[in-house]
Amino acid sequence: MESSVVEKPESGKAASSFAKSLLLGEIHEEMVFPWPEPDAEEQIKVRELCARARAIGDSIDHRRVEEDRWIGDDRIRELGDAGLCGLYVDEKYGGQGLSQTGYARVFETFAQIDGTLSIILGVHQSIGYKGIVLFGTEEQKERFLPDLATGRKLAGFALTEPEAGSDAYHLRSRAVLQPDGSWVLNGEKRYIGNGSKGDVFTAFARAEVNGEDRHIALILEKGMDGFEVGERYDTMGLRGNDLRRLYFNDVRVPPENVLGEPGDGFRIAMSILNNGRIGLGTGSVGAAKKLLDLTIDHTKERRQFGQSLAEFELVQEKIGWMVTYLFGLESMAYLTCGLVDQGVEDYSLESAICKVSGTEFLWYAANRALQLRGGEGYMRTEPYEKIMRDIRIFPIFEGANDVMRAFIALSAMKPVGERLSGLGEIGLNDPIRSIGVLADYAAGRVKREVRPERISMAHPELSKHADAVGDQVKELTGATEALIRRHKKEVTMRQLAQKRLADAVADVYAQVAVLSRVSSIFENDGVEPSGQERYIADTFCDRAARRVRGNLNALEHNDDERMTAIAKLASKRGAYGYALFED
Ligand code: MYA
Repeated sequence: MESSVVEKPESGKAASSFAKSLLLGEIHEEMVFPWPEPDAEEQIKVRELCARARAIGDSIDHRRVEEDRWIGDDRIRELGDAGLCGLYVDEKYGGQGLSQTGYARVFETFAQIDGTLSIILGVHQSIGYKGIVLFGTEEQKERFLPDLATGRKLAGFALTEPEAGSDAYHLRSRAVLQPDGSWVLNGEKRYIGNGSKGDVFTAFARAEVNGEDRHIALILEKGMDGFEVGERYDTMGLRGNDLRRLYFNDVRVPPENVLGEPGDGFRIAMSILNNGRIGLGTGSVGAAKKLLDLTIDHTKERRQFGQSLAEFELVQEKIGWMVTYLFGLESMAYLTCGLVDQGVEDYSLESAICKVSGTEFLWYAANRALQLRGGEGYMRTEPYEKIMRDIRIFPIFEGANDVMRAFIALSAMKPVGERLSGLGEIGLNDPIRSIGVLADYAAGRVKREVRPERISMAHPELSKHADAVGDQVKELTGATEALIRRHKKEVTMRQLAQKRLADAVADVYAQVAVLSRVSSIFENDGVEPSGQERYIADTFCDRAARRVRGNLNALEHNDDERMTAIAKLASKRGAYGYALFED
């Protein structure tokens, strides 16, 4: 991936990705400190857009949308007229020109309002036409963006196929270059949001490019010959999302509808998803805020055993957990937006971390909110059942969380593996290079041993946590090296280790985000008046540090072999097999 590189001032070292550097034992704190304060002028616009979103949201009967299975074309127009369909699109194409941070803040509001609304607008902007903005030519932008940004047209994203879900690389759809420069596309897609409502789709297919089997990104338009919209899925939640199959039968796509360079399709798909995955992080922030508000209201009001629920310790523990983790997730998600806004191109790991942490936190938060609502919460008159149905897909789509954890661990390990494989090449055939590799490696290692990287830009009042993060990074590096040495290439198959490593990286990143944010709060508002934030930072960082230690420890001490053996036996038997009573 091409990346803009951010210089580390004193040492001159540079990093293309903050999170990837952590496993190398490097903390590029200049990328994440000071906290990226939102632009004051943009905030005025963001507030106005959020208010418009809320006004429209309040006027929609979201249960009715489920019954109708669509929000209504007139609503899309209304959202478009309110500027809500082209949030980050440049003003010259009719958009609002928001930064990633501004976009995320408005998107958070959509998620606070309703799941289906967020998905329709998320499919449209987060992934549907994002490719045109990121990779489109000026001509393509002029041709498509004005209609898309104003809601006159809707967009969709067509990557997933029956045989290519998580394994997105192995698409079967194929585009074949024609003598006139156009491409003829054949294939099938499934689970495509805005399916029959979309006018413009970013679609991906295999294509032979310069004799190699590669991928191509194509802009498909409704009405192209051979482009058929298939049957609609009957989904558990997000029932207003028009989720469809798409069929491509000899669709002729003109050269002016090729997005980026032919052959770059997979990179384009991943770049779009890297950006889209942040949306699931910030969307989870919005939805969790709504659940928290519902929970606070109910637990204050409802009295049992002579006192309000809010006065019980086990209730406080759940609410405290929601507030603390929400603060952590929000910090992480907006820090990642800040990376995008400062021009860091490789935020793939950070966005995957936001996606995984956000969607899982939201699920547990919804479960706890429902639990605290008690029996009433189980009734369809309450919002919980719809929320739970709507959000259950989040850990699955835009990269299933298990796959994202593997991606986080393996792409963070890659640079470490490259350094170690340099060492592995020490041989008689290239002694001079070998000495160089060894010297570099040994110097790096000795330096990390003697003077591990530290966070120096956090507020002094937070130094305990900042130092702890430094220690965790050192341990993370040691654990990664040990894993790679032990498993070598086989590490790609060691998913349990990957999961622990990915979770540890996520927890380190989350602590850094909280420290950056609270440092800025201390600096702006003073330490004394910011006692609540200190409480949250202490709680969040202590707990995250414990999880990091637990995960790294479990790399060595675990019952993985037994657990996987139990699963293999069950698979072989084809059933539980330990029936207490025979059928
Ligand atoms: S859209 C469909 C979602 N589908 C996926 O996300 C697919 C998941 N799969 C993958 O991401 C990839 O296939 C994985 C790796 C990760 C498994 N950034 O050899 P490889 C590079 C940059 O590892 P694979 C949907 O669900 C990699 O470095 N580069 O290949 C709609 C390598 O490059 P090089 C990346 O094992 C949902 C090359 O690619 C990335 O096949 C609607 C090959 O990699 C990356 N991330 O791939 C959402 N990954 O060769 C609506 C890989 O140079 C949103 N590479 O080393 C609305 C939100 C609403 C919120 C509301 C809240 C309430």
